[in-house]
Amino acid sequence: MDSKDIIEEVDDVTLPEGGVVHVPVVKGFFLELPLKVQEFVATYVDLLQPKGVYICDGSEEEEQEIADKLVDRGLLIPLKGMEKCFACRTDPKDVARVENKTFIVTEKRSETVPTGKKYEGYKDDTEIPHGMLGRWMSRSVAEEEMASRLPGSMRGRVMYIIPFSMGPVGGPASKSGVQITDFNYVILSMRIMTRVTPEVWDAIEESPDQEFVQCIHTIGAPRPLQRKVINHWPDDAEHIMIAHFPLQRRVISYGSGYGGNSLLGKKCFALRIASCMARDEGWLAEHMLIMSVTDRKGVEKFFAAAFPSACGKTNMAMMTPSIPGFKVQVIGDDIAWMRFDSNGQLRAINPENGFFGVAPGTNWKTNPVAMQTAQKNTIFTNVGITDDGKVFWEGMEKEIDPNTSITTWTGEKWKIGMEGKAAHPNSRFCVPASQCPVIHPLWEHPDGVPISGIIFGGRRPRGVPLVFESFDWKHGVMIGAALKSEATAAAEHKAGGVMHDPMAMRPFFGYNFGKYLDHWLSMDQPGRQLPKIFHVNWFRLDQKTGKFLWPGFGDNIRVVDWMIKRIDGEDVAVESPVGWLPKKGSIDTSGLDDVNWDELFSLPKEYWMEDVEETKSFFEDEVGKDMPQAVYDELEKLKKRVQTL
Ligand code: OXD
Ligand code: MN
Repeated sequence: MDSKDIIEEVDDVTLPEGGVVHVPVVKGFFLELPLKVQEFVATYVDLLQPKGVYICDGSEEEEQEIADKLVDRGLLIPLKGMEKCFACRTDPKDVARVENKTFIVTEKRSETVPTGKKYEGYKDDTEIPHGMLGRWMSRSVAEEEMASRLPGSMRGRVMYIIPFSMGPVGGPASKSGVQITDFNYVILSMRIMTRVTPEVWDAIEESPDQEFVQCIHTIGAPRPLQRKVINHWPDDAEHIMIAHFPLQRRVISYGSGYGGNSLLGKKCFALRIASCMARDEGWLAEHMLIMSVTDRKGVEKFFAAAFPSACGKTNMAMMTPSIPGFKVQVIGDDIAWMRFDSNGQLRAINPENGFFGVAPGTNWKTNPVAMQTAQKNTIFTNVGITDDGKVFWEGMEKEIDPNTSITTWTGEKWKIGMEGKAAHPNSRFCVPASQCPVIHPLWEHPDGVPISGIIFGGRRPRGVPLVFESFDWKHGVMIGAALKSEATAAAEHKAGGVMHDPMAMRPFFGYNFGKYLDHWLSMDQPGRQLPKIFHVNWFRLDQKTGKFLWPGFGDNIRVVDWMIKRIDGEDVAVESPVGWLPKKGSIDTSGLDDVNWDELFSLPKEYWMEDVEETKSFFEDEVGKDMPQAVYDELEKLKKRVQTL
C-alpha cells in the first residue's frame, strides 16, 4: 500500500485527553463510526503510528482479499485436498497462551488476586510475588511496560478495525467489542470466532453511553523489520504482554499472534473482562461448554460443563452417544454466559461464533462431529500437512495411509512412525460453529437455553470417582473451587502434574477469586431454581494396569443419562462422604466390557484425607481471608465425612 491507497484523510480528530490527530483511512468511513469509537481509534493511531486505518466490513469480499494477501505472503497455505481450508505455521516461539505474561491491571492488588497467607505481611502491593490465581500489575508499572512497547509498534503496517459482537448482535445478553490489530491472520480468525459485522456499530450507537470493550492488539513488528521473521509469522515473542484493564473495559495485547493471546474476544474479553461485567451486573461468565441432551423419552435438557483447557470440552459438547435413543447437540464448546431470568431459570448463551479446538487427539473415533465440522472453511494452525493437501495430527495415525508423506508443523518431511511429532500439542482448528452438523437450532437464541445441570471435571488419574453430585449449591461451589487437573499443553505449563484449576477458570479470572466465589454463592436466592452440580472424572486409571477405568468419549452419555435421572428426581443415588454417588448398577454399562464399578467409584480414605488437607492449604495459602467462610465450612464438613470412610 502506498499513499495513493488512502481514501480519506481525516485531519482533526480530537482525542479525549486533548490533542488533535490525523487519521489516514484506507477503507471505510471513519466519520460514520460512533463518536466513542472514533476517539478510541484516533488515540491508538496517535500511539501506534500505523500507515493507514482499515475499517473492516465483515463482507465475504473482504475475507477473500485478506486470505489472498496472506496466501501471497506465504503465511496461509491453501489445503488443496479440502474445501476452503488453510493451514499456517507460527513462529515456534509463539505457540500457546502465555499465562505468566498475562496481567490484570487494577489500582490495588487485592482487587485482582486474593491475599492468601503466602502473600500477607508485605509493606507494598508491588513487593508481593505473583500467586496462582492471576497476575496483578499496578497501573504505573503497566503504563511503563506499555510505553516501552506500544509507541510506533504499527509503523509501516495497516491498522485494522474489527467491530465484533460476543453473542448475537444486539441481544440482551450480548456485548460489543472493537478490536484493533495489525495482523491479518487475526482478522480471519476473529471472523470465525466472533460475529464481525457493521451492525455492531449500530449496537454500540444504541447502547447507553456507547458501550464497547476496547481490544488493542499488535504483533509488535513495525516496518522496517528489526528481527528475522520465522514462518512468515511476525511477532515480538520476547516481549509478549497481555494486559487487562477491567475498570476501563480494555485489553492491550502486545507481541503474540497466537490464539487466546490475539483473538481478544475469547479469553481476554469473554472471560476476564466479562467476569467483571458479570460481577457488576449479576450474571456469570464461565469457562464452560453448553450442550443439550435429548433422552430416550424425547425429553431435552441443557448442561454447562467446566473442564480446564484441553481436557475434552469440545469432545463432550459434540459427543456422539454410544447408546441408542440419545441425541447430543452443541451450543458452545468453551465459554458460557449465564444469568437467571425473571422466572428464576438459569439461562446460558455461547458468546462465541466458532470453535478453536485442540487438534491432537481429535479423530473420527473420539470426535467424528469435530472432524466433520472441520472439513471446510477451517484455519488450521501448527498441524501437519499431507502431500495431498490435507491435515494430520497425533491421534489420526489409524485414519490415513501409513505411507503418506507429511510436512510437520516445523516444516520437516515426516512419516508416521518416525521420531518427533507432526503437529504441535497445542495445534488448533478454527471453524465456524454454524457448520457443525449437531449445532443446536437455538444456539444463537438471544435469551439462551435453560440450564438444568452444571458439571465440573478434570483429569484425575487417582482417587476421584467417575461421577458424584453435590449435596446442594454451597457444596457444589466448594467442589468447583477445589477443582484440580493434570496440566495440558494449552498454556506454557509442563504437562503431567495435577494442579489446582478452580472452576476451570484459574487463568481466566478477571478479579479476586475469593470475591468471585462470593458472587457464585450469591446466586442462591429465593425464587430461583438452582441447577444441580456434578463432578466428573473420565480419566481415573486402574492403579494396577495403568489403563483408563472408563472408556470416555461417546460412552460419557451413560453418565449424563444418570445425571438426567437425578435431575428428574429418580432414586438412583447413595449418599457418600464426597457427595451423591450412583447406586451400584444405576449407570447403564450394557455392552461395555470389564467396567470395574467398585474401583471406578471407590473412595480411598488416605487419598481423600490427603486431598482435603492439600485443598485446605491451597485455599489458605492462595485465598486466605478472601475465601468465603461458607466454602471453608463446606471443606470442613467434607473432612469430617471423609474421616468416617
Ligand atoms: C482454549 C483454552 O483455547 O482454554 O480454549 O486454552
Ligand atoms: Mn478454553
